[in-house]
Amino acid sequence: ETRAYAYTDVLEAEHYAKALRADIRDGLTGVPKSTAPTWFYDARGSELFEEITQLPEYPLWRAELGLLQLHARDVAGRTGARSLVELGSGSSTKSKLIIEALDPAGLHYVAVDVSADALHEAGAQLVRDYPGIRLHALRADFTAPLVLPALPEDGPRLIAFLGSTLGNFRRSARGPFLRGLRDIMRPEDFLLIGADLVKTEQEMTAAYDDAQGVTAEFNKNLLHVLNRELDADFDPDAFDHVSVWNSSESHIEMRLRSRFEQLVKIRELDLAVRFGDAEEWITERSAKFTTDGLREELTDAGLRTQQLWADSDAGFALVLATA
Ligand code: AVJ
Repeated sequence: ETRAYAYTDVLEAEHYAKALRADIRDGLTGVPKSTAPTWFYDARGSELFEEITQLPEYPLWRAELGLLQLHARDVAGRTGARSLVELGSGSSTKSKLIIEALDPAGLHYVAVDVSADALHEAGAQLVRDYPGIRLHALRADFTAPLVLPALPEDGPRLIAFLGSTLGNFRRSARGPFLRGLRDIMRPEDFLLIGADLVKTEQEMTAAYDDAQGVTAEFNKNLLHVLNRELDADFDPDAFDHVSVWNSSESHIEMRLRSRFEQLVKIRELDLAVRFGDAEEWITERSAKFTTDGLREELTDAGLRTQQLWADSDAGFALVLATA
């Protein structure tokens, strides 16, 4: 197979399967039950997430797109970046705005994702759209220390971490994660972070519990993934979708609430998990930030905020920082 771009895979073949097994075993034997949001995104889950981005209750995705449309040129001007490293690149939709502002001719674009399929799909499209781009697809797990491929003459780098994915880390994990990024940044490099901001409780809970039930289906898709990947026997009808605001941790929790007491077999793990009547399992945490809080977290991680752009109703912020 020939590719018009470099592909580096630093993950072992069994990375996904092992990480899934470890997280589900730990998460469903702990108290409270709590698992990583990573497992939502099989083909169906990714499709449902795309639907979520179009929901009236979920302004996050569109707010970030709007901010990038307004400020990508400014980001390009301030950074002078000749390489763009995107963490969790997925479909690379928003990256295109930054790529075009930076000028794709000769630009190094390092797409980092755990999904080989997402990398190949987005990669094939990018090299078609931008013939002069130098694309490096890196299959890696950015929650582990990141080693970037050696890039000759790559100029100032812009590391982009968009979509408020930072909010999937808990507060205690964000510090080490941000410090890890600072450690691989050189003085001329920049970090661009997209972060969803605190709103009214009603707006925030509705964003994770839409009227059409798309988010409920997204949440329950986890059960289908576990049934298929781990030979489990979850009945999606035996759980209710729940969206709650946890003010002390400043995050939304998506949960699955057991409708009655039940025992679920997860054969691949040789595990039977008991759920009590109305017991709630946390399936995702999605932190919401204040602009001051965000600046402070960056400062604590040794990063310097150079610019912060928020949309007109301050629902979302983009922050540009240096090491
Ligand atoms: C992709 C992590 C930003 O937390 O808002 C959307 C995922 N979960 N609806 C988020 C999600 C439920 C999303 N992130």
